[in-house]
Amino acid sequence: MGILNVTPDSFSDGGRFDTLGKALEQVEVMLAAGADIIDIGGESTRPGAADVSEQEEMDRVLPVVEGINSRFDTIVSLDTSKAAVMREGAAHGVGIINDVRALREPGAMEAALYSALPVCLMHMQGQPRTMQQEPVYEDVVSEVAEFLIQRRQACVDAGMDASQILLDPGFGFGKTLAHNLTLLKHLSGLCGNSPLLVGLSRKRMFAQILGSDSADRVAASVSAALLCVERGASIVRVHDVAPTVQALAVLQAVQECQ
Ligand code: 8Y7
Repeated sequence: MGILNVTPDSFSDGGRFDTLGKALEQVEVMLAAGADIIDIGGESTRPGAADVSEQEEMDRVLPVVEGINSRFDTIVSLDTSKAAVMREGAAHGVGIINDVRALREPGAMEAALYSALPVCLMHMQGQPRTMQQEPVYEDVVSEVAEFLIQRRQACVDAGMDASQILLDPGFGFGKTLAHNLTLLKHLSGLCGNSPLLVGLSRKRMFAQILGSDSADRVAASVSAALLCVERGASIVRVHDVAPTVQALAVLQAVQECQ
């Protein structure tokens, strides 16, 4: 899954892809490098980022969703927590709903259900604005798993097909470096047999591991993606599609040999 941020203030691409043409060029590059899914988000979840109105978020993402679907044969994933954005996104050809708030916002569960699309439910402790202030867990692995299993059950109770649900431990969302590492180490079988999506790409945990704020995080991100896929992750959400696809090709070759 290749990441396309269309926020003016996003983490790593600093608003470079804020025009439709640039966004579509970036999509073309990611698809050529082997991405199967493009995740597009119009609300920054960066700690301290400003709230974005429903209209503003739709104005950012819908033209890009339409543009991608008219030019490319791919699956568009929509990173949103807002019910209205989910509904409009579904009407514009979105193929997956990626909700970092796991369908807990008002109307989001109903909107996702109505769309009949697959959904990714992510774990987050707290809210984006404050989540990194002092995250605390007694047992991060069992608490994250319990939350995800509860949210999955809430979706199934609401009428969703369990096969349509992806789960995500939410690396970096209300988690210290130690929490992130423990979750990665114990990713295998985190939530039974639901497919896992993971996002670690260029996250701050790598600056901490590398002991440098200025170091390039690409190789570290690719390594972490590989470790997650080895532990059973089905989808990895990444900025750097080409090196990730190459690393996964090596893993696959090894897995398939005698
Ligand atoms: C994740 C995500 C972000 C993630 C899923 C960033 C939107 C922060 N991270 N969605 N979104 N999982 N499912 O650094 O880890 O990319 S935004």
